[in-house]
Amino acid sequence: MQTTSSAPRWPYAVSGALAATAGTAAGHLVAAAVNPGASPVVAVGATVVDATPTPVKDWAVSTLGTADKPVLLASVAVVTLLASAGIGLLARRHRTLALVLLGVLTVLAAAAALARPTSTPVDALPALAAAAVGVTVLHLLCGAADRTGQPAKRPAASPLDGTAHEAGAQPTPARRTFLVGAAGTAAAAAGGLALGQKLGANPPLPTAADLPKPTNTLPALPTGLDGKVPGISPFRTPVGSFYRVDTSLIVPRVNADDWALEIDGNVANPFRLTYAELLALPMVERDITMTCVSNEVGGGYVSSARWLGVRVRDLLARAQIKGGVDQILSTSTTGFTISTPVQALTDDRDALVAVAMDGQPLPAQHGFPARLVTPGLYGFVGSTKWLARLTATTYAKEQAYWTERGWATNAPVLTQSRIDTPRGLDTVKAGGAVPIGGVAWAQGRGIRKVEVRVDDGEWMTATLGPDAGIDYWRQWYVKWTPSGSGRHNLTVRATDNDGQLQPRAKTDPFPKGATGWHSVVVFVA
Ligand SMILES: Nc1nc2c(c(=O)[nH]1)N[C@H]1C(S)=C(S)[C@@H](COP(=O)(O)O)O[C@H]1N2
Ligand SMILES: [Mo]
Repeated sequence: MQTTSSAPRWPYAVSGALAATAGTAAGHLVAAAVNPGASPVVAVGATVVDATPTPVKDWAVSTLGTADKPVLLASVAVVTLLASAGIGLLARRHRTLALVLLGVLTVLAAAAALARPTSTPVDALPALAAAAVGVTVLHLLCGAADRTGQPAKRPAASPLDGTAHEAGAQPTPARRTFLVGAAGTAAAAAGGLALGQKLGANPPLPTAADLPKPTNTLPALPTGLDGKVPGISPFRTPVGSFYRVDTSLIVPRVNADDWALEIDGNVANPFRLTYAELLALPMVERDITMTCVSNEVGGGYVSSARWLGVRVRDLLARAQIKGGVDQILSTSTTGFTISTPVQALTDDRDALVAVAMDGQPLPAQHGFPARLVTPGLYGFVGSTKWLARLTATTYAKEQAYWTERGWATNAPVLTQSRIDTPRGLDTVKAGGAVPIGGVAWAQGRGIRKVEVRVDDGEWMTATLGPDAGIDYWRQWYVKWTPSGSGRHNLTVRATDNDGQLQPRAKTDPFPKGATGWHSVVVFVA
């Protein structure tokens, strides 16, 4: 349909953007009812995440940190708005083409939702609702926009009326109608988004009182160097500051009542456990430091907690793994997969299906209702969050998410040490004693020694903080009395309990973890 060209352009661009916004709101609202992960922006964003090449993803994680997710969602929203404003402009001359194009783009979002690993047919509903609402709104608003181009019908000017109004200087009734329609659409979209957000809100979480008691009695965690060395990482990471790394754009909110853990694959006795059944099994407590393979030397993707969980070994013994199995493929409720060498889950390191950290049920962002925690391995090969399934299989048969992207299949944590204080580029006072302190970790082996050097001076042996086992980090510090002002380089290195010094050579995190000594530059005044 060819339409009038006398109408201004901006109402069409606004119509397009509002059609997309209203459609997205409708999709979000429907998604709240069927599956929050199937909301069009989230489904498209998740598809973008999975399709992003590993180097770009690494860059995003290292430069944006935890902000990578909001940045990605905002980018998807901005691109959507720009594209739909463009479709709106197209609608000025080519109405049918624009409506079809908008419909097609929204249906692509439905396809993205259906292509998610755990999708079910209802996951297409949000995008279909978005398509219906978007196309209808575009049609109606463009109709109102067309009329803004038609000359306004005015009452005949009275002969007594001395001044003539300049056409268009005042909003014409048609323009007013368009603006009212646009404002109404924007308000309805905002309401829909807010309601969707509210309906999709979190299911009730259990409390510490619902947790079972561990069968072992772990002594209270010793007091660390926290009070003694200002600026050092606390011996136990507060749960709220525990690092978070995952591919989930929105934190999965699992309802424990609907959840179960399946143990299947090449086993004689597959079984499933509800949340209540899992909590009823014997639980142990373990102090474990977790590290991300993407952690750069000196980076923050390392944290420590006291975990409560069922030994994976016990679960696998009950399932009776058959011969030939070399990996356990774990799958999250979102379909994300991790593969772990079967050895690491059956030896005496006590890999856990954890249900709590630091005495509280797992927070949603750390994997509620249950997650894998495998001491000694980087998170991407042993710490599946929102755990739904453990499958006994082989590396030849099944590949996990990061394996498909070229990362290692067996990745023990490499020995590392980090200077927490002073911070890089800090200025310290000459004359007084300056504590240099931080943490060192070598999960599975433990830390024997930490040494610090100023510039090219002698290595000073650091005092180690308390020991909470080989799977937990050690705090350390030395007292340094700077002499002379200027710029100094502080370097740390650790030795594990096998007597192995951490390698000096810097390597990239890809594909099995970074090596290298951490250095910071400080100024003495
Ligand atoms: N379901 C799921 N589990 C996951 C991941 C993920 O992307 N999805 N990332 C893994 C990685 S790479 C790490 S380092 C740890 C981080 O756990 P945290 O966020 O609790 O610190 O979770 C692991 N478990
Ligand atoms: Mo990770």
